[in-house]
Amino acid sequence: MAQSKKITFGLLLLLVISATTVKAENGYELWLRYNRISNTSLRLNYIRQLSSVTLIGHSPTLQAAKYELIKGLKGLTGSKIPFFKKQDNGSPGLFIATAGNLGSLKKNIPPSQLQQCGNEGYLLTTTKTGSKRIIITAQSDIGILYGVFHFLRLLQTEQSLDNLHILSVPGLKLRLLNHWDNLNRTVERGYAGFSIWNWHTLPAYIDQRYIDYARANASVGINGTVLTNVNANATVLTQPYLQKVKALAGVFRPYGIKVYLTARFSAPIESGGLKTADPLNEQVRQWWKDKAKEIYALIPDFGGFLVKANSEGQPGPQDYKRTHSDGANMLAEAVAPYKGIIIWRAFVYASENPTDRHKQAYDDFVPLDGKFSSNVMVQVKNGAIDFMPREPFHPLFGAMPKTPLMMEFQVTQEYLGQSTNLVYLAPLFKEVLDSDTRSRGKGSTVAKIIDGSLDSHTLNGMAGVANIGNDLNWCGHPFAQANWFALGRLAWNYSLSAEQIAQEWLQMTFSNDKKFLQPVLNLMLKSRENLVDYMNPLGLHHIMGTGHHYGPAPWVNDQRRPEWNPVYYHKADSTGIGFNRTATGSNALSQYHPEVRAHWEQLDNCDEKYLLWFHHVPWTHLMKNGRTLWNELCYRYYNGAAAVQKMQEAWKPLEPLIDQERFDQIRQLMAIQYQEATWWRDACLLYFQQFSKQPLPTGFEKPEHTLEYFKKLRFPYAPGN
Ligand code: BDP
Repeated sequence: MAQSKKITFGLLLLLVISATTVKAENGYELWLRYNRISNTSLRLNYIRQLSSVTLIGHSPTLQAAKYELIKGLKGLTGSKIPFFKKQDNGSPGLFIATAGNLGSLKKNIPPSQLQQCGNEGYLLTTTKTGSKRIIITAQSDIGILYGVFHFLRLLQTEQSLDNLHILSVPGLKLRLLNHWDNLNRTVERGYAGFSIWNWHTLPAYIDQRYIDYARANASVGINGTVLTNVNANATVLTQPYLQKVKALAGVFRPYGIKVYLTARFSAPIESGGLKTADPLNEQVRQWWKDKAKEIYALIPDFGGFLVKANSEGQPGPQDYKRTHSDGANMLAEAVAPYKGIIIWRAFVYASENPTDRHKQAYDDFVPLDGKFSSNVMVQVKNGAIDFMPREPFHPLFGAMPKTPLMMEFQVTQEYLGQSTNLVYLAPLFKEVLDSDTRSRGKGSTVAKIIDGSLDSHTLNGMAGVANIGNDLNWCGHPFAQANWFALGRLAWNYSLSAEQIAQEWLQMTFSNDKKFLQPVLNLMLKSRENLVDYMNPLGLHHIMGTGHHYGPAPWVNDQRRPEWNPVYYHKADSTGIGFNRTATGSNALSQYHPEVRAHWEQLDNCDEKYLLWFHHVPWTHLMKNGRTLWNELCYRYYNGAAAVQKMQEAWKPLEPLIDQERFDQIRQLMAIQYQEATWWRDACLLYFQQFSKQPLPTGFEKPEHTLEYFKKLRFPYAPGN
């Protein structure tokens, strides 16, 4: 008797413990956790509505959809829902089939909507008559897989399944990740460990991570991956490596993901034994044609090549006095028979153009508009300098109407706090996409340039430099996962708001509890603006440490090329600070449409976000709020750092609401972020103070260290370099 009492008590205790503690999590599942829905009545309602699942067809893509549904529904509902494969057996529940396999259920769906689904879109709908069914349909298997992920997202975010009617079609055709991964598994600008591609054990060993990577990408609609660094290595184009690439392509194919490689322009010399890589040389052209044939024989749906040429020491057509279009078109010809494409990067700058790095890509590429073959896209970074915390949109957007331009964002936070700062990037992405280039009148947004709609291009797309590595949680900082998620969601639908995306991600990744969501959503949405304040306020840029780009170093002036030195960008002196890009300076402003220029041209009404980007401004200049420039700079730096402290305070009370593991990780990272924010603040202000010769405004605490102390800091093993 006593024994059984003890047992009952033990069981009870176990039940209480399991009901009150949140399961430990390491972040590996990303936003596909499928944890049991905590709202019991909602969960029971879902179970009722999903009394069975019928999925017609068994292609590898549909198998992937089925796998995801089994895993997802079991996890979310806690109930094992029966699956059927047969054409309509009349059971209520979820029915999944492509348009051709809908049978009698087809009458529930207007044909025009099925048409609109196109190659990748899908429709989620509830039947109006007969037994209530939820239908997921599409014209293609991949559309079904995307629809299934959307459906699971509805459950993960606790949405009602009543009267669904969702038609979703991607806004962009190419939605790519660019990995800057080297064959030795280091990752250029990677802050989350080593490359997830284990080239050594490929092709024989397929790591589960490859499959989970594909699931995560498909869940947000990413449909292509460039496996290798833009600073390319020709070895990946050799047969043994192509076999490895083929194995990865095989894993990704069911998930709708094509593989691409970076092409080293000098590969015909390095791996083909030719004497030249001149794009107009017949042997060189033949070498690339043969290479394309070899690749497509192994990987029939190979996406194509991404190329960085004549930039930062990379070889390219200009080595042979040829143009970027000569180089791109040669490669385009090689992949054209297989419907491959060439993505040619516009990230070029050369010391021959001494006035302003800002102008160089535009100067090189605008004259080539109309000269690229039809299967070439030019990939343009969001801004003219280099993925800074804030840049005006790149002047090439809107300036090359005859060429499809692809957007390149940086998801890895090279210049935005790397893996120690919580910075949600969707507001940055949106700011650029929503910018109005005015190139074809009001409303010619960057988004409409890159989706091809303004200039009737059928090729269009967006790429993000990946932030993925083999860290347990993939991205280093748990919140960096949100940036991968946001890139995919925006590439699918750029009209989503940063807030909607953050909310979805938080619900899927952490919790549906409003007590958690509201404060965390708030801190995510402010995080990028805060970082701009403590790193690069008012249009400052490129003042980070040399090489590793970690931390502030506005004093650096000893680099070989002028545009590698921070002093080149801030130009602080006794009269003021900032880069004069108006007509009295480099006149980079002339590259923008006159109506855009008008917002930035005059010192007195320049949008203050970009003040020091476009003007050299006297220290005593009065800002719109009445402060002097110097005081405003101080205010921004201090405010930015203080905002990190507020973030820490907001995080503290959330401990009971999520798992201990991730709570602690984030708490520790926020403490580092605060140290780094104050480091930026103090180092930059002490340095600029030498020129402004003015004190900190009253009430601001004094820096703890001297400028000399900051200048001496060294980070020989900072990651990603
Ligand atoms: C810079 C990075 C460098 C990249 C380069 C690029 O520091 O590592 O190779 O961009 O985009 O921002 O090619």
